[in-house]
Amino acid sequence: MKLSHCIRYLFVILQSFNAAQAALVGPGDIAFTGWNADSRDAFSFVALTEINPGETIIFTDNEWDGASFNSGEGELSWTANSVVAAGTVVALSDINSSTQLAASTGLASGRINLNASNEGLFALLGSLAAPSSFLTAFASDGAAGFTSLAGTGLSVGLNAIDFHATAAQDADIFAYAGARSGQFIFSDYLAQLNNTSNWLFQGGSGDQSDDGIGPDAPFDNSSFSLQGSVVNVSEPAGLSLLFACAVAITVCNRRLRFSISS
Ligand SMILES: [Ca+2]
Ligand SMILES: [Ca+2]
Ligand SMILES: [Ca+2]
Repeated sequence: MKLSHCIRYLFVILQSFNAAQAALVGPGDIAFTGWNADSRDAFSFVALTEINPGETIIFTDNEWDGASFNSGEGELSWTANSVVAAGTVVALSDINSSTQLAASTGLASGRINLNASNEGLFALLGSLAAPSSFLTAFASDGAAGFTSLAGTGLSVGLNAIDFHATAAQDADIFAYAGARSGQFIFSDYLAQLNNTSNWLFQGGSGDQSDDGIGPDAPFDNSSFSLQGSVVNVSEPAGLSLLFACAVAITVCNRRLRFSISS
C-alpha cells in the first residue's frame, strides 16, 4: 500500500468518525437559552452537538404524562438546512404566528402559543405520537408545566430546566445570562444552562419582553465557544477514534514495510 493510500485511508476513517458523531441523538444535545410568553412568543436554543442538514427537532407545549402527550396545545418543527455548528444559538421568533414564524437558521413551521404561567416546552426527535428521543425540556412551574419527565430520559438540572419554587416561577420571559465561553467541551455547559440561577426573568401583567429592562426579546444569540482549540469529542468516542487510528497506522505501517521489502 502506498503512503498516499494510507493517508487517504486515515482521512476516510476520520471523516466517517465525524459524520457518525455529528448528529442529534438524545438528552443534552441542545439546551434552551431563551423563552418568551409575552406578546411575540419566542424561544432560543443552543446546539451542543453539530446538527446535520435535514435533522428535525419537534417542539411542543403539550404535557407529557409519562407515556404520551396530551393534545390541545401547539407543535412546531425546526429542520436544519445547513450544518449547524456546535455552539450555535438558534432563535425562533413569532412562534405564536404560523405566518410570521421565523428561524435565525434552518426552516421552521407550526405554531406554539406559550402560556405566561404553568407552561412547559419539550424538544424531541421523532414525532409527538412517537418520540424517539427527548433532547431537553423547560418548565416555568414544574409539574404544572411538564406534568412529568418520566420516561423522557431528562433530569432537571442536568438536561432540563424547571423554575418551580424559584423567584422566577411563572415568570413570562426568561433568558440565559450565564457564561458562553470557558468550557473545554460543549456538554460541560449543560450544568450552567440548566441552572435557574444563571437566568434573568420578568413577569407580570403587560409586556415585559419589550420594556427596556432585561430580559427583553430578541435574546442574546451569540454563540458558545470552547476554551483553546480542544476538539469536542466525548470520552467513549475519543477512545474509539484513538483505537481506529491505531489500527489504521498499524495496518499502513505493515503494508509499507511489506512494499519496501518486496
Ligand atoms: Ca402546556
Ligand atoms: Ca407579562
Ligand atoms: Ca423586559
